[in-house]
Amino acid sequence: KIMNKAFCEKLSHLSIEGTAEEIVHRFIEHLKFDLGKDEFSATPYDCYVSFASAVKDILMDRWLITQPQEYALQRKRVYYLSLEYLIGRSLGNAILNLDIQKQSIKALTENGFDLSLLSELEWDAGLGNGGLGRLAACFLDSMATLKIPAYGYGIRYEYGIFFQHIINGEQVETPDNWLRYGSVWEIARPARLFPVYFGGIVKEEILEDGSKKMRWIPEETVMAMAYDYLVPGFQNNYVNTLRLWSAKSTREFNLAYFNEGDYMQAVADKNHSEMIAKVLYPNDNKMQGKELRFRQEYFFVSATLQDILRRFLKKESDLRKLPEKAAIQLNDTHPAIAVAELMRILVDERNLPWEIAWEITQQCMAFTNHTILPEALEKWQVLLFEKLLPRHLQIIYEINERFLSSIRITGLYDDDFISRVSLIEEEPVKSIRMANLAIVGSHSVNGVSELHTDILKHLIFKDFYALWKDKFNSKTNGITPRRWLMLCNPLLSELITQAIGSAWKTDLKELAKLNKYKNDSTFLEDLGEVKRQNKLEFCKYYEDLHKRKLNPESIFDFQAKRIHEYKRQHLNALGIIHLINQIRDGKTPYPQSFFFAGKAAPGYFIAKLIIRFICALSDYIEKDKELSRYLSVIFLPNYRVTLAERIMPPAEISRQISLAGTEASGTGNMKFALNGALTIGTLDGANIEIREAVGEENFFLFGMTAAEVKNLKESGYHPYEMMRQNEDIKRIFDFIESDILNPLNPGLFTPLTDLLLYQGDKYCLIADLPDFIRVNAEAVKVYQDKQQWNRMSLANIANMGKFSSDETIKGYAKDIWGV
Ligand code: T68
Repeated sequence: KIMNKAFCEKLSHLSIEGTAEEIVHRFIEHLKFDLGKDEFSATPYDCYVSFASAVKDILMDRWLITQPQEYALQRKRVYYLSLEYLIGRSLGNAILNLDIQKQSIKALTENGFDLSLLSELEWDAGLGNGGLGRLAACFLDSMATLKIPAYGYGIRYEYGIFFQHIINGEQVETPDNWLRYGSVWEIARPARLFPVYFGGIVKEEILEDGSKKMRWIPEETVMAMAYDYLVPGFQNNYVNTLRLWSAKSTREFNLAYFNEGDYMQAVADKNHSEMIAKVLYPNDNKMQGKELRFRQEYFFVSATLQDILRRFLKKESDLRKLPEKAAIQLNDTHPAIAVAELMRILVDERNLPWEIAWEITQQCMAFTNHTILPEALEKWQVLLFEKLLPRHLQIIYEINERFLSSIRITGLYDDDFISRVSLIEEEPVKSIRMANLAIVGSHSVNGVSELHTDILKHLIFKDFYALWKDKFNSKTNGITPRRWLMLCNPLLSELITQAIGSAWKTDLKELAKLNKYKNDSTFLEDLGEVKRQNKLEFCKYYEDLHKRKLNPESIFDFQAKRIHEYKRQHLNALGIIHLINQIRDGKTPYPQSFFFAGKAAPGYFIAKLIIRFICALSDYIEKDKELSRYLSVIFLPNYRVTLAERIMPPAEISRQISLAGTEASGTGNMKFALNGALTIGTLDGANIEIREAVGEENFFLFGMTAAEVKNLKESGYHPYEMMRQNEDIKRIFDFIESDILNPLNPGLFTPLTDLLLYQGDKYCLIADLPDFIRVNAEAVKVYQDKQQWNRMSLANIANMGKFSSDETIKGYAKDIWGV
C-alpha cells in the first residue's frame, strides 16, 4: 500500500460528470499546465489538443470504473489480435459515446470555439490498409457497446498508411508521420514491458528423469512497450482497452553495454530493433514476404500472449482453465504464429504435456479468413523460421506430424490429400502455410459473408472442411452505426429519430420501422431533401479544398475502396467511356458525377496505372465543353476513414462491382446503403445478403455469378473475341487505343488493355461489360423518377439492420467465444 486512507478517499471522490463547466475548466488546465500556452502563444492545434484532453479525462474516468468492475467479475475476456486498426478520428466518437455533445458544444461556443473546426484538426489514426483494419475498429466499438470485456492488441506503427497525393494524374506517396505532434488519445505504459526474442539456437537437454527437453537460446531481444487507447461503448459508461505495442531497444535498459561496449554500435543496434514498429506494410490482399513483416507478426503476438497470461495468472494458477477465461481471435493469418507461440509457452516454459497444451491452444484460438486471393495467402519460408524462430519451427513440425499421422491412421485419405493439408509446402520453396497452421490450431474458422464462407468450405479449405465440418462457420461483417450513421450523417439520423425514436442507435434492426413510410410522399420528400442538403454540403467541402466546381444536380456516384484489379475500378472507367461515345453520337445523358477514391499499394504497377487512367479520363472530360456538360469524373485523393465519413451522406449510387467470388465481404457496400445510396453491384461477398435484405427491386444487379465465372473459365474464356463481337466494347477499346486520353504519352495504357484483351482478363471485365452498360442505363432511368428513387433509398436504409457490427459481434460472442 503506497497511499494512506485519506488519500485513497480523495482519489476515489474525484470523478468527472462531464458538465460544460468541468470541460471548460479542464480544457484551460491542459492548455496552461500540459502545453504551457497562453492567449498569445496558443495555436488552434493547441486548443484542439487541450479540449480533446479534457474529453479524454472523462473517458479515463469511465475506464477507471469499468476495469476494476471487470477485474472483480473475472468474466471470460475476448482478445482480438490484429495487425491493423483503421481508427480514424477519435474526438467526435468519444463525445458521442460519452453522451456529452450538448455540454461540449456549450463549453466551446460560450468561449468562442467551434467544435467542428477543432475536430478537423485531428489527424486520422490510419493503422490499417482497408476493410480488414476498419472491421477491427468497428468490432472494438461494438464489443464495448455490448459490454463484452475485450482487448484489442496490435502494433503502434510510427507511420500509418501513406498519404496519397495526386500529382499530374499520378499517385505519389508521402509518409504518414501521425505521431509527430504526439497523440492525445494514447496512454504510454513504460512499465508494461515484455521481452521478445529472436534468432539463436535450440539445445536439447536431458532432464534428471532422463526425459528430453528443448531449450531455445535466442540471440536477440527487443522490448515491447504498451500504449493504451480507450474504447468507449455507446452511452453505457463502459470503456475497453486497445493495447498497441511499440518496439524499444534493450540497450536502453542495459547500461553496462553502453559503458563497456562499442557505444556507436549500441545506438545503431537500437535503431535496428526499433525498426519493428516503424511502419505499416501498405499492401492489402497481398502477402509480401519481407523479414521485417515476419518480425512484426511475431513481435506483437509474443508480447500479447505474455500480457494475456500475466492477466490470467494474477487470479489463476491452473493453465488448463485458460480457455474458460480467454478467447483469442486471429484477424486473418497475420497473428497465426500465436498457435506455435502458445504451444511453446505451455510446453517449454510451463512444462505442460503436449496433449494438454494442444487442447488449451485449440480451445482458445479462433481464426477469421478475409480473402481467397491466392497471392494473399501467407506462407513463410522455412529458412526464415530457422533464422528467426527456430524453436517455433520445431513446434510447427511436431504439430504437423501429429496432425498428419492422425489422419493417415484413419486410412481415409490419400497422399495428395495429405500433402494438401500439410502445414509445410515443399515446392517451389519450402514454406509454412500459415492458414493451415491457423485452421489446425483453432476450434473455429470463419468467413466474412455467406458466399465467402461457402467458397472456403468448398474450394480453398475444402480438405479441412472434409475433416472438420463443425469448425467452419460464417460471420457476415458489419459496421458500427455510431460512426457510419450517427456521427457522419446527422441530418439523416435526425430524420430517422423523428420518425421512429432512438432505439435504432443500439438496435439497428429498429430501422425496419421506417418501412411504414414507403408510400408516405412527405417522408420520401424529406428523405430526398436530406440527401440534397448532404450533396450541397459535400460540394462546398470539395470546392473549398480543390477549387473545382461540382454539379449538385448530377447523380453522385461513388466507388471508394482500395485500388485493385479484382475490385474493377477500370470496369467503371470503361462504362464511362461508353457514355462518352454515346454523347458523341448525339445522345444526351442525365448529368452524372463519378467519384473515385482509393489508394494503390506503392509497388502495384497496374493499380497505379488504373489511377492514371481515371485521372486522364477526368481531365479529358473536364476540358471538353460538350462532355463536361453531362459528365464529370473526380478522383478524390487520400481516401481514409475521415474522407469516407464525408462521402457516405451525399452518395446516391454505390459501386460494388468486384468479379463474383473475389470480394470476401466488403463493408463499404454497407456504409453506402445505410446512408441511402443504391447499389450497382455484382453477386459478390455481402452484396448478396444486402440485396436479399433490401429487396432485389431496390438493388441494381449485373454480371455473372461465381458459378458462371467458374464455368466460363473452365469452358474457355476468349475476351478478345467477345470484344470483337460487341460494337459498344469495340468502340471503347478503339477510344483507348487512339491515345486521345494520353496524346503526350502514346501507349501509356497498353499494359492495361493488353491484360484485358490478350492476357486472359483474369477478372472478366469484358464478359461483364455488356450487362454493366445495361444496368448503368437502368439506374439513370430510375433516378429520374425522384419519388421512386427515394422509395428505393428508404428501403435500403430501413433494411440494413442486420449489418450493424453489433449483430456480427453477437454472433462471434455466442458461437465462437462463449461470452
Ligand atoms: C478485406 N481484406 C476484404 N485485407 O478484402 C474485404 N490483406 O472483402 C472484407 O470485407 C474485409 O477484409 C473485412 O473482412 C483486407 O482488407 C487487407 O487489408 C490485408 C492486409 C494485409 C495483408 C493482406
